[in-house]
Order: sequence, then structure tokens, then C-alpha cells
Amino acid sequence: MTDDDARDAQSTDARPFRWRSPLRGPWLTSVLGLVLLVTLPIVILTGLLSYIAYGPQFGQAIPGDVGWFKLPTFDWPSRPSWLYQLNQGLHVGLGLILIPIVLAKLWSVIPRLFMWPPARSVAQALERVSLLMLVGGILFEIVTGVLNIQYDYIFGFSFYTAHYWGAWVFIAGFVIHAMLKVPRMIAALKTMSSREVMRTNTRDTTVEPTDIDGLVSSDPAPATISRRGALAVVGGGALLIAVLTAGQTLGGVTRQFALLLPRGRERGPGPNDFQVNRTAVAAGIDPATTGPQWRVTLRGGPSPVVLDRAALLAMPQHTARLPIACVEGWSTTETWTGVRLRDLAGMAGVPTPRSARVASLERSGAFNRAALQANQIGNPDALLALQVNGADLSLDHGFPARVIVPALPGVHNTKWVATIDFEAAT
Ligand SMILES: Nc1nc2c(c(=O)[nH]1)N[C@H]1C(S)=C(S)[C@@H](COP(=O)(O)O)O[C@H]1N2
Ligand SMILES: [Mo]
Repeated sequence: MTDDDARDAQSTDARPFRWRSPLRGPWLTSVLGLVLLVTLPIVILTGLLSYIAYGPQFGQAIPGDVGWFKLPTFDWPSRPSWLYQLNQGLHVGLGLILIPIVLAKLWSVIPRLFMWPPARSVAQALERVSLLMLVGGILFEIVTGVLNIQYDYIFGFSFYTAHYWGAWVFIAGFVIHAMLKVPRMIAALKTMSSREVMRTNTRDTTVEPTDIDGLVSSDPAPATISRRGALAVVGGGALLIAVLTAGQTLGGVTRQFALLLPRGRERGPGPNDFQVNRTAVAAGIDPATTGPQWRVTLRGGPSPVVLDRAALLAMPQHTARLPIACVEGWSTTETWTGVRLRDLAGMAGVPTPRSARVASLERSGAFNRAALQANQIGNPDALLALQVNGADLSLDHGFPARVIVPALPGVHNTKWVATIDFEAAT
């Protein structure tokens, strides 16, 4: 038999000749699988929690109506104040950091993805479908997630809807895949000693000793990198992304390195020198409407209460250090001063409101209004902020007044507030 004949014969079985890396095998796949098995549930859980934090009960989560997929909703806590910052930092940060590991895992099982015939039994066909959901789902979530954090406000909301439904496809594939493969993963991890792998250089790197799933090349090429080298490249890639991402939340000098976050580095003047999500110009705020004739209107009581900025400043002022934590993963913690929302509720004649609907001077767009839960209004640190870091708010940060509530997703901290409608508890 000539070489070509041998290759032709092989290409019809489960291991096409073209996948020749000696690194592929159940052990390597299982090491990468174990990392993902432990970390992906954190990304999944924080993603679902973020959906709930958006307040689906007010119809302000995206997508709004999810039918059968309606999760049990609960009032998102307003303590600790960094709750959403942590949630979203984990979701976006870990989601990005895991990309090299996901790609390495896919590389490690490529011969299986192109297996032919795709299935030999019904059970195997189901397994293949779950694999399609898993692989298609995670790639789709990575792409929509990255587009979200880069272009959020250019493309509008459709990405959130896509990301939500893609998540359920991925979750289903993930659960089925884990149930099918965990026993094999455990068995495969025992086939090689990790200490041994860490000691082996490129020259001594050969195929894995056992082949449970047809991953091992039957016609291996000489190794061009050791297993420890390959794991170091993947781990290093994850670490690099971590460094490029962490600055968006840690702040200080690390913010210079937050290259993956386009919005995270814009600044304002002096004490207002922290990230601006959308500038007043971008939001179409006419500076004339934020001048001396600006008023905030409080509704829900016997009659509307109208206050100007001087009247607000004459009320008891409260100061709190609170984060703005954007769904995109970036966050910044600043010192805010203003009037407690619960004092405003009392002044409006609704001392124990069930909810509050805040509306901005901003005419259009999806960020010009937000609904707040009772616990969010009642939190003593929840403010209609007039100042930040001891100075008046800059126009870009919401002058004359903005909402800032502990543990609230950034998007609901409405800037350029015009009205607050308190709904009385019945
Ligand atoms: N009226 C209005 N309020 C808004 C926004 C907006 O575009 N318009 N952006 C929201 C989003 S998505 C975030 S993350 C925070 C950011 O606040 P900052 O720009 O002061 O950092 O403001 C929120 N409040
Ligand atoms: Mo945001």
C-alpha cells in the first residue's frame, strides 16, 4: 500500500489524516474541559442574574417578554453596593478571559467535529445535536457578547435579545455535554500524570497513551510544541486578556491597559474625571434645558411637587461612595452627594412607594427612563445626586441631577432627570 492509499483509507474513518498533531488526545481535551466545567457555570449564572437585575418585572429587561423562559424574578438587592459590579465584572471579564481556552478546547476536538458519518445511532445523533448547540451556542455568545461591549449603543438592543436566546441554546448543550462527558473526563485525566507532562519537552512529546474518543492521531507528525508549552500559550492568552480587561473596573493606572473597553477610558474634567458612557451631546441634551429654568417634577402624591436645583440643595444632603457598573463590564466607584430618593418620595407625598419611574430630559433612546424597586428607593444611600467628588456634576455625568442607587445596573442610573413618578403601595 502506498502512502496515499493509506491516507485514503484513513480519511474515511473517524480520524481524518489531516489532523496530525501528537498533542491531541483525551487527556489534553479533559484538562481544558475541566477548566471550562468549573468556570463556565459562573459566566452562565452571572448572565442570568444580570437579566434579573435589569428588573424584568418592570418590563425593562431585554428581551422583555420571554414566555416560557421567564425566570423566577425577585427584587434585586441594593446591598452590598458592589453586587452588580461584581456580577457583571465576572460575567464580562471571565467571558473574555475564557475565549482562548474555549478555542483551544475546540481545536483539541476538531477531528470529532468533522467525524463522518456524523452519527451511527439515535443516541449518537442526539449527542451530535447537543454538541452543535454547545459549540454553536458558545461561539454565538462570544461574538454577540463582544459586539455588545464594543458597539452596544450603535446597534441598539437586538444583541441583547440574541445573547439571551443564544444563552439558553448554549446552556442546554452545556448541560447535556457535561452529563455525557464528565465520567470520561475523569477517566482521561488519570491516563497521564500532569507532573510528568510538565516535565516533558517538545522533543520527548509523543501521542497520548490511550484513545477513548478517537482524538489521538493515528499518523502523528513530530511535535512542534510540548503539551506544557501549549498549555502555557493558552494560559498566557487568558492572562493577557485579564490584564487588558481588569483596568476597566480596578481603575487607577490599570485603566491605561483596559484596551478592550472602548468606552472605559473617556474622562471628564477635574472631579468628574471618570468614564462617561454617553455624552450630553450624544444624548441630544440641549444645554439650555439644564440651566436655571431646569426643574424636577415629583409625581404620585396628591399634587405634583416641582423643585429647582436650589430647592434640592436646600434639602438634607447625603454623601455615599457608590459604583456605576455598566452591563458592558466596566465600572467606576465615586463619591456622590445629593438628596435621598426616600426623602423625595416623602416630599412627593408617597412615603413608602412600591416603585418609582424616573424619566430624563433626553427625548429618545432606550436609556432615558428607568423603574426602581421599593428597596432601591428606600436604601439610605440611594440618591438624586447633584454633586460628585465634591464638585457639581458635569453635564456629561448628568447635570443638573442624576440617579445613583447602590447595586443598580449602570443603565438605570438615569442622567439629566426631569421627572420621578412614585407609585404608592396598595
Ligand atoms: N439619560 C441617560 N441616562 C443614562 C445613560 C444615557 O445614555 N442617558 N446611560 C446609562 C448607562 S448605560 C450607564 S452605564 C451610566 C453611565 O454613567 P456615566 O456616563 O456618568 O458614567 O449612565 C446611565 N444613565
Ligand atoms: Mo451602561
